[in-house]
Amino acid sequence: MTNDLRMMADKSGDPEGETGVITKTKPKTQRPPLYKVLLLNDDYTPMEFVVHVLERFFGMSHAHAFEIMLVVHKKGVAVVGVFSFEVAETKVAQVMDFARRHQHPLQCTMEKE
Ligand code: TYC
Repeated sequence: MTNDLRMMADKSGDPEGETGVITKTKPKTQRPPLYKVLLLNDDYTPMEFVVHVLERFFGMSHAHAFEIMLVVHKKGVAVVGVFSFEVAETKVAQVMDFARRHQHPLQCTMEKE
């Protein structure tokens, strides 16, 4: 009897507000942006120096470093690694400093992927 009276007073038939729209809350995982490190060709830096740079700063085997050096030599540019912003920035700075100290015009840059 008590319940019947409450149903009549509340036209919704849901006096406790127990029903409602289901909203999905999809958790958004944030991945950090990645940066490509690029090596540029030039006419003066010795091939052996570039191979050494790729071994030293990018952990490549001699054979892989030689392959990538030839890609840069023939095509003008190649991606030599993909890293977080901080790591990419450090690699670029290390390569540029090493080239400068050896008086080679080798250029290394980074760009957002
Ligand atoms: N082009 C250079 C040469 O003939 C070799 C070279 C390769 C220079 C790759 C830079 O990123 C480079 N000596």
